[in-house]
Amino acid sequence: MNDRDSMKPGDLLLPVKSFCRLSGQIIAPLSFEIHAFSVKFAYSLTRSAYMEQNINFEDIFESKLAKNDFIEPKDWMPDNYRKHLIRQISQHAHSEIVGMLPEGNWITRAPSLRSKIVLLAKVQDEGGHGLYLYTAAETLGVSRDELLDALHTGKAKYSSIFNYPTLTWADVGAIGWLVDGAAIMNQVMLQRSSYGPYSRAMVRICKEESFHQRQGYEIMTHLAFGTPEQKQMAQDALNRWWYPTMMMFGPPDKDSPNSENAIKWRIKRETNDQLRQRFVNQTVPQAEYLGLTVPDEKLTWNEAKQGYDFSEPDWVEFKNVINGNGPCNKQRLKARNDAHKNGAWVREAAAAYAKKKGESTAVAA
Ligand code: FAQ
Repeated sequence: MNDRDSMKPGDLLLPVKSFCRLSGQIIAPLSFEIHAFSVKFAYSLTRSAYMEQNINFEDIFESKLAKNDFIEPKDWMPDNYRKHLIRQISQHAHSEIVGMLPEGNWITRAPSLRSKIVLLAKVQDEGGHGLYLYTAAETLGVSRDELLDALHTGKAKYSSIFNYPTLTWADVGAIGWLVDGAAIMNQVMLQRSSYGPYSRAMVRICKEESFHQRQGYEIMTHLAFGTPEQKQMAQDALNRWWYPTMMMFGPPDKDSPNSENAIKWRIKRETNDQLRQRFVNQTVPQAEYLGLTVPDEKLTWNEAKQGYDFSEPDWVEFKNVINGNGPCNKQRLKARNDAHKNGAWVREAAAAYAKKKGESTAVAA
């Protein structure tokens, strides 16, 4: 069975919609079940029409990629492209909401009202990013419940970085500076990702991440130019967060099974190693400005490559963390599961309200 044979009705949403508009008089009065049947029927008619005209879906997909056009939810796409996107976008969404936890830990202990307000806004933004991304993933035909279930049962991955503890206020600075800095480095290229909903979600996310990065750097600046004890806190946070941040870009290119397809399909525009190198080049001068030392004895400027030579993170540690054995994996999953369970009444109330509103609208009509 090839990819084209495995198309689902939703794969051709726009042609189906156009058909439904044309045949609206027939479809409109019918019940939902008949409507669903009509959609399938319309889909098969549309598909036959395309086939009669000898249109090759794969050619259309490839030509869109070649022209740098977006692939949209209504467009035909290979099954593996769809699966790849669901995997990456949902992992990304999970990372955003699990990423609320390490910093959320400091909201009640922020050292001033101002820093508390800023941190609250930042953590709230991350929740919003999760929502945009879950919504983008849903356009690929997967439900929010399925995605969350995969997170809660430990089947789905989320970024390794959020399995490390935030021991001091300086860690909140280091997360903003380094973790959001690395996230932006990766996400700027994702704004030009080939899948329209993902790319558009990234535009807004990048704007907010850039505020987050500044928030973190501001905290680090206060500490680094503060008392010797504060400077030591900043240095300690840099020591602990440097290598985990480098791991955020994923394994080295030679050990990255997903990169080849991601680059071929323009989901990722740059490789893990390219982005990691750019992150180091950008961040080292920022550390120097703060008077802090990057914890890497091998770090040297390489004139020939116009970039720093640096030590690789510990990839054995990385594997342990992504396999569920990092310092905080269990704690993070428990917190997410508890939040989901405790929020059940809110979801039920929202569903009941939507139902009631639907009923009263129907009566009024
Ligand atoms: N952690 O073949 P590759 C943020 C997995 S958002 C855990 O290279 P790929 C905002 C990978 O999934 C941070 N797992 O994979 C924020 C794959 O496993 P699979 C998240 C990792 O997809 C800030 C396997 O290893 N950003 O921080 C990691 O081509 C502050 C082989 O890897 C995104 O998700 C890792 N670090 O490249 C929030 C950006 N690296 O699925 C709160 C979008 C790799 O085959 C506070 N994602 N793996 O079982 C991407 O760009 C890519 O998915 C990569 C991985 C670069 C993460």
